[in-house]
Amino acid sequence: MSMFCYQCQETAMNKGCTIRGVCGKTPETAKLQDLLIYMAKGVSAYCNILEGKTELSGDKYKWVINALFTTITNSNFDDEAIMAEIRKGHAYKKELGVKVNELGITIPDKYLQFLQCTYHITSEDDSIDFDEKGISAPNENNPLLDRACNISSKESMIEFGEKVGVLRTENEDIRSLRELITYGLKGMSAYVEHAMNLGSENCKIYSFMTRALAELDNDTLSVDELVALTLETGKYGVEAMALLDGANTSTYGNPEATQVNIGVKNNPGILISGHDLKDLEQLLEQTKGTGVDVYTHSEMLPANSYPAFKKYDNLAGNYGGSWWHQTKEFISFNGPVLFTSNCIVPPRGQASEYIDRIYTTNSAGLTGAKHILKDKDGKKDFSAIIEHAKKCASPIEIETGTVTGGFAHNQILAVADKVVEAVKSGAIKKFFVMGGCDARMQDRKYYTEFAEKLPKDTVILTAGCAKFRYNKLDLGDIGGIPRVLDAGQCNDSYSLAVVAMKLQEVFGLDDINDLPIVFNIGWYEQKAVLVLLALLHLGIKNVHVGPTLPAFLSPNVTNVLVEKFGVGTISDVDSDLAKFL
Ligand code: SF4
Ligand code: SF3
Repeated sequence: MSMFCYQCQETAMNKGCTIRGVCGKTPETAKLQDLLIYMAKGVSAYCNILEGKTELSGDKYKWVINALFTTITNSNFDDEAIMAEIRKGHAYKKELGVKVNELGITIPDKYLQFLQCTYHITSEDDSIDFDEKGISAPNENNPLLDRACNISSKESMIEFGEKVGVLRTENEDIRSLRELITYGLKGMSAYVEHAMNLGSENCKIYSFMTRALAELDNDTLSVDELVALTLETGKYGVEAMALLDGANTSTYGNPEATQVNIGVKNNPGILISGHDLKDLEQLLEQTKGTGVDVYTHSEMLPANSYPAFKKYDNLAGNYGGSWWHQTKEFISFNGPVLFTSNCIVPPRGQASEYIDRIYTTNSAGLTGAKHILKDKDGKKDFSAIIEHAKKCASPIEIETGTVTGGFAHNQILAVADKVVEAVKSGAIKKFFVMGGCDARMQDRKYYTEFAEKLPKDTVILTAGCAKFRYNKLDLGDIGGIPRVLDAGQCNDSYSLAVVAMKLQEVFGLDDINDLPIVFNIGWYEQKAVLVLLALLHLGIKNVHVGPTLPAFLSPNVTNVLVEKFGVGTISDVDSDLAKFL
């Protein structure tokens, strides 16, 4: 086995990628990412020990958040960038370790594993006296304490990464819960980082994230304690999504119902992908009056519905479908593409021709692409992309018309009276929450067919890139209410929960599960894992997750989710429709 990763829905054979990632991740990248997560656990353990005992600068927490985000599926394929983050984490561990010693703090046993290791691999002094430092001496039985583990070269990092990956935890139920929490935290990192880029922070969430991460290699934690930590991850997931929702809407206004152009204009264009609205704002500002248009791609589509972005004439609309179509669509787009987060597909074959047109920023990275950093005030200079675009042909039109967006909580609640009336009169019989992710496997056709076959008295509530499976179908409306209400990006799933809670209140129901709402969610990467945990925290039962249940759920953990929360998966469209209706 040259690697092991099972964090996304496309993992090989729904078991695990062991030779190379289906996503394109090489074994080297996979091991470097494992090491980066390990470093994040170590920095987190130190943050935890020192919290309340000394002033901790925010950069440590931010580094942890960025490390998690870097390892989300399809975020970063650039080994050099990952190694740079490992080195940074390593330096933080060293700095925090020295602080712990200075303050004479005894390291709790549960963290010894990380922290012994830090000393062991960072000490330039072979005669270091671990006892004197209040740390037990390295233990021969612990492979992590191998003196050869160091970060001086890529090879040594990879060698170390191999020892700290997922399979290090032998018990499959413990491993399953640890990874479920890890992936939830990865999802959370994305949401808090986007909020942070807009100046919205919540130290309670950061504290939780480092506490949870540091507990993940604590062998004394019982299964019940890990289950409790899993649910707590969902609780903070709701807070993280609320934080980002507040950041987005207070900065750019509440999304409003909008017809988004999916055709093209005559100017050269820049395509912006990913989820970061601050980057879009800066790009729109800098392209104003340059003769270059900006198009959104995949998860950036919902940006077209924010009042602040609608004001820009140079925002031309959305180009293409969900992320996995990019290897074709970037060729016909002709201009440069900026990734502000996942999902990147490493270009191969004919698609390699556009690698020099790819730019990344934030935690996104791809070998061969140019990376744009922010300055100390958070400003980014996109002039290189704009100059690049000017030399490119305008995009080739691949479709025409519009798609409807902008139905986040504020817009839905603005038509709440109409919706309630339609439910009371029987014009709307059921809501189907079909948010989440899209991906390339054939079995995802299920979601298109499911949307098509839903009776005309049902409404789809969606968020995330899952919508591209059905948002261009003509599904009509019910008394002026579109049958597909798109709340926005995956993080805007929060909007759908807000709407559900509002409907519960309006209908005077004690239990949210008595609402006529079915949850049939498509998942792919770790943000969707956090959305699931958030829904469980909100007490929402019978969530269906497809097209398959996560490979990282062991049979016992799956049983807990089935018995306690009624979590299930999908079968075929007709049987599921019969069941749900
Ligand atoms: Fe495989 Fe998904 Fe991991 Fe990529 S992210 S290596 S496809 S499990
Ligand atoms: Fe999509 Fe990657 Fe999940 Fe944000 S962009 S929902 S998959």
